Amino acid sequence: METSKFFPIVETQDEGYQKTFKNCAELVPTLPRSKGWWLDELFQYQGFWMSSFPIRGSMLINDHFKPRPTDIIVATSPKCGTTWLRALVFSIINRAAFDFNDHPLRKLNPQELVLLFEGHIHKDGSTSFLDELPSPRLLSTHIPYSLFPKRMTDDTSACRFVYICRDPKDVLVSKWYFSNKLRPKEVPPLSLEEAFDLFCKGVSHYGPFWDHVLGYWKASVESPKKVLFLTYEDVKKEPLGCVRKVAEFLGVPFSQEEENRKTVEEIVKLCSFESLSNLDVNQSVAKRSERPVSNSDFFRKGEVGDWVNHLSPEMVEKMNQITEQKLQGIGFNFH
Ligand code: PAP
Repeated sequence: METSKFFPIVETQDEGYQKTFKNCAELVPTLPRSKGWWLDELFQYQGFWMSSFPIRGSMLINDHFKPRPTDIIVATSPKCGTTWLRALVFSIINRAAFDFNDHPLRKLNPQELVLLFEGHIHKDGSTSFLDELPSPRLLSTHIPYSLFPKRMTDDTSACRFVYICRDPKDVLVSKWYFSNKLRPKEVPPLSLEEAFDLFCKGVSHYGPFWDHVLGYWKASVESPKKVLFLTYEDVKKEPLGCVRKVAEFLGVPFSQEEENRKTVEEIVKLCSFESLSNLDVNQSVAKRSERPVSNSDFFRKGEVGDWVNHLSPEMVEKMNQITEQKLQGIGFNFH
């Protein structure tokens, strides 16, 4: 049994896991640390600020995960549209298996349907949970690209990543609202100014945000068959085109018959903010001990550009400057 003060306890008989747990428990207290956005602490691990839980997840993936060529990893920096992308990719790859009127997304939140890789690799204290999932395995992650093992990122046939990012100004606003939902009642709310400072310094979950984007962008340029790079703004603007692009990338393009039956339109409609956020399952405010957020917390406004209602002109200028500087010359920007 593992009892580090930094981690939830996981029962495990697996010696390999025990070794990784021990290494992680010894490493985390030595890392640079900062206060988090709710009551957690963030640690700087391999250039990224993460809480202890995903650091352990990342170490377990590196030490124990056995990728399959059919694995699909939906990757995002937090608040960039994970919930939406999970729903879209799940619907695309399972479109032959389900009727849209009686679809698993109508009963389960996308976060329950497509599990967080770094969260669930601890699940049973062994690899058995992931090993037993049928192919194609669909998992989601916030882990930066550079933290995955080379056997997943170098080998072009090992697995595929679908990445979505979003204008950092909208990410900050979304994250600020979400963080205040997670903060215990007895703790004063996080001010937008504090959140802005932390975010700009790169001290946000799996941040710096821009380094996260850069890692996946470069990988998508170097290995376009392995990493597909999307933006929240593009999916909002051209949802049908983006869904077709994802299906092609995953090797399951829509047939003429599916086009005639309007399958792409059905997927876009089912996964839209309006449709998902109005389902009973996603209006639920119930929280569980292992996940201190409710399904409804993953749906707020679902719009592009809500930052105009929150950020001062000075904040906008500073954030745009950081973005220009960090993404300079790479062939991608958020406008
Ligand atoms: P996570 O990082 O905590 O997993 P994630 O789903 O990435 O959350 O981001 C939540 C954002 O996506 C919210 O944005 P907002 O705060 O600006 O509103 C949420 O509203 C938005 N969102 C959730 N589902 C959808 C959807 N189906 N279409 C568009 N946006 C969505």
